[in-house]
Amino acid sequence: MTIHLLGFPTTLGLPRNAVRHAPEALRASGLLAYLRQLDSQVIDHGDMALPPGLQSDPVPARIAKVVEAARRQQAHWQRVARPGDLLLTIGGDHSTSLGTIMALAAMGHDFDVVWVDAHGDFNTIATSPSGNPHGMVLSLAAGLLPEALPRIIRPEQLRLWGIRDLDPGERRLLTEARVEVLSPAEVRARRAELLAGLKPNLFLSFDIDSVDPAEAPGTMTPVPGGFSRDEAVALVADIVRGRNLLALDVVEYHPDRDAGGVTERLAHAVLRAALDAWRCQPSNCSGSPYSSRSAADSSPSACASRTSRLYSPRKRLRSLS
Ligand SMILES: [Mn+2]
Repeated sequence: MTIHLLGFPTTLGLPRNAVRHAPEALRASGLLAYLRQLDSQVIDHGDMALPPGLQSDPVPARIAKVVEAARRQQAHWQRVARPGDLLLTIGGDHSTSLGTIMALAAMGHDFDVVWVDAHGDFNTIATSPSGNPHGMVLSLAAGLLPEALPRIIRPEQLRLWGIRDLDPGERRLLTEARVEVLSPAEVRARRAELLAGLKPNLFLSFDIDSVDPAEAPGTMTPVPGGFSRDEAVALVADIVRGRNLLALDVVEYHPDRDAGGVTERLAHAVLRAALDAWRCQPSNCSGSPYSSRSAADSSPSACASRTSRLYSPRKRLRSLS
């Protein structure tokens, strides 16, 4: 039961350089210290070396670079992951998440992708007003851009929660593919039913812009009307609790736009909520009465004793290829 931490400082999906510093900023601000005190083995794989995103590239070339980076991430996960491990990636724009979807599919998992986001990320070259590939990640995975990537997942594996900013053509594609697309209000109203309907195996991809900009200003593409911070953290805990979390991403954190660290603290709270719920699965945390825990109860000490701490010194692999 090892946690594999990978920084994926990609700007290939949206060429703004500040997001390159997000993994470094989150590591420096206490993420590693938190992971080190868990009673799970943690391996820090460093940051993957990635080329910068270039707005001057034609859109197909930008997409090709995203897919190439995703293939390298996929290969890395397939080399290191063992059954029961958790693949934790810190982005990067949302193109961070493509390689993990590819890896989980290649490993043969039957899984849902819970995409907590303000955006659908289901554009194609034809429907995208900006041409930014971070808005095409799920359409790539679902096979809507077959010249760039064959289909990796089925539309019914996708659970898009928190969505409130869709381009017109993107909305049509999501409707045609019958993808589950829910606004924050719809998630609130149907929460218990939605949670009950999730597959046991999950990939949770958390986009910082799912939270309202009032409480998460440090992101690339803020959209009003999002989840509150507390709501998002509790939702993440509920998504993970009692299920088999295969992989977790936190993406689109933009340190330069943060206001006094409020977004950084949100990112940490999301990671802690997910990891605490993950650690309290019966298979990861014997003897813990996880089923009696409340959504608010997510302190690191709420789960197991820490007598079997197995932290291994992080391996710095700055130029993973
Ligand atoms: Mn996104």
